[in-house]
Amino acid sequence: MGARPSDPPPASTDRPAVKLHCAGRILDLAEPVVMGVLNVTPNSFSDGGRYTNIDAAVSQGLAMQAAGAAILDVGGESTRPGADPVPVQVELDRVIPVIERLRRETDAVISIDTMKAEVMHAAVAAGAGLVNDVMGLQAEGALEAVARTDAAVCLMHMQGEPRTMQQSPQYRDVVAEVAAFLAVRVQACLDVGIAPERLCIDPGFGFGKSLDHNLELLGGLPVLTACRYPVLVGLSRKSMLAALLGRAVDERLAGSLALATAAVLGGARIVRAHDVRETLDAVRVAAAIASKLGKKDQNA
Ligand code: 9MG
Repeated sequence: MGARPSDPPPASTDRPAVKLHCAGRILDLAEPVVMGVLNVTPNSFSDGGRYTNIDAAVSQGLAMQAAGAAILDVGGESTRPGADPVPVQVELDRVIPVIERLRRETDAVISIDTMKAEVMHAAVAAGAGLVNDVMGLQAEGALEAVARTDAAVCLMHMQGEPRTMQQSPQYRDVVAEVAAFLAVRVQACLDVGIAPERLCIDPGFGFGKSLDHNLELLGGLPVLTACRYPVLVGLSRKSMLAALLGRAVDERLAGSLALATAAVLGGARIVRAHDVRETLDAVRVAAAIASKLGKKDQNA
């Protein structure tokens, strides 16, 4: 039976899955991991022309892996609030050469950050093992494109679309509505034959959410992390830190680490971040604390 919009993601008495099957690679999530952000959009690499964009992106990806990233998330279309879409061929030209090179030069899981079915298909053929879709595979052909592969998929919640999503986000109960949406998208994946071991979910911090919505979601994270699907969070440098701290984007590291710590204490297994080494330190400390909190709850 398909999930109804009011159902939470299918819960289970099992512990949350600690492995994610990524096209032949198995990502062990017994300890939470960091996904490094690798944007391949114009202006991402303003290096004065010393490298081409591809060389610079590959170097940055390798540096992030050396800093401890288990996943490299390659994106060729901005999903920032207000961002305009780019044509499919432009996105392919940006990301495919980078994925091919990274596949040859690293054993990290490569993720493709895209909303487009054509890009998902080509990226997995080029070596990506995870499809990171901020639209939760709602675009035409996206479910089928992933179903034809053996890649993992991250299903994210977004209210609206990047161009307009921050204009006036509204919820009655943000945690329940996000959980219900993710349950529907999980069921849609299972219905087309995507195995549960290939799925992770993401509440989509900052995607059609006010500061209050984001904070409620962070506090309500255990509702999602109690389900069998690993939870990915992206909080790094997000504008909620501008609202909370009044900091410019390049001054948000401390705030980002605080949010990453809170997310891991809430049960998140994958933390998407720009500052890999610092985030991994915070994640490790939070995971050590969480292991003691879990034991205390069990003893109570
Ligand atoms: C691409 N992208 C930007 N922010 C993100 C977030 O919070 N989660 C995921 N899965 N992807 C994101």
